Amino acid sequence: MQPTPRTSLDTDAVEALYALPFADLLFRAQQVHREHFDPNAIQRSTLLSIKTGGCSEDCGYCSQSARRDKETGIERGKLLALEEVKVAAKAAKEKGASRFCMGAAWRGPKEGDLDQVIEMVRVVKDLGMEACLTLGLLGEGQAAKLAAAGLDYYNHNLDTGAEFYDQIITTHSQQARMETLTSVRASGMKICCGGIIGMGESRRVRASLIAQLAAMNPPPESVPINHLVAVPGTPLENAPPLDPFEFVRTIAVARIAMPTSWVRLSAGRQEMNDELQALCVLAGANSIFYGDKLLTSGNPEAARDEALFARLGLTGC
Ligand code: SAM
Ligand code: DTB
Ligand code: SF4
Repeated sequence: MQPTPRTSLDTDAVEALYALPFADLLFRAQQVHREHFDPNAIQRSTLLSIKTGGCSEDCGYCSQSARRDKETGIERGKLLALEEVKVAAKAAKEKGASRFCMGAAWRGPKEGDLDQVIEMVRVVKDLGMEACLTLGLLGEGQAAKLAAAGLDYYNHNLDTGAEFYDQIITTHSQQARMETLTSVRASGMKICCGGIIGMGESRRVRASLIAQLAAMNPPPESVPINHLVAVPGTPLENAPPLDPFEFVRTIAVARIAMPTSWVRLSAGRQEMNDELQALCVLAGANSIFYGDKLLTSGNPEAARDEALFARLGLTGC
């Protein structure tokens, strides 16, 4: 296996990339992108919320915290039945998704939950798709159990720079999330780990998040860059608007800092126009969530994505 190139960019170096003239930054990102990937191929994953709402945690951006379900109107659901997951995964495959990601509004899974979720992983794998889960913090032995079931990716985000974390989340620490990521890495599964941009953080905080991700050894195979979806009823509903070019810069910086990772243009695409999404692709994004829903919020309809792919000459992979 080829060793993964390491860039060892610290926060200062990442911030210096952010400060480049826009054209220079995008040119560098394109160069790096073309060294490692087909620049016209986009990987597509479909998301399914297998357990919605009622979460014990207080993440300020999230619609699914139990602390504010009256304000957000998100109803607490039970873990979905296996058959519902099978139907959704089949439909996603028919529409062209190569990976099926299942998310649960938990601090972390209980043992009994994990056994049911493992059945879901088997169903997805039997359909010939890659499987990804995001279930929160994993306890002792849980990552190994998921790996043994054939899970390809575990998604667990750092969400923001360490110095800003406790302004957004107080019920768990970023260090606890790092420990889960360590157990996922040790289990041999691939890591999907990124964060959210547009929560009122400074550029320095954004640079620190990217530097933290790039410093993981090896870096995550998949890096979701979410634009905050400002959900009414959450503490971040009135977060200050972000300059769209700052979002594009974040994608470019992530591409340069993590040359061989899939950089996923994640939440917030529904609020973006086609031109902004095209700039993100030019900056090195090569993966998206595909299908008309994320977990609780909307995503562009597949037909809109197909039309955009056709206009830009992009293919699936
Ligand atoms: N409960 C698990 C956890 O926190 O890891 C899994 C589900 S959680 C909803 C997965 C990720 O979705 C979060 O880490 C966050 O990055 C992203 N997310 C949640 N709400 C969001 C929002 N309103 N805007 C952008 N990203 C969001
Ligand atoms: C990730 O980084 N983004 C996805 C996935 N991992 C699980 C979730 C986005 C959630 C957006 C808000 C919602 O739909 O509730
Ligand atoms: Fe719960 Fe995950 Fe939402 Fe945080 S991001 S409140 S842990 S579902």
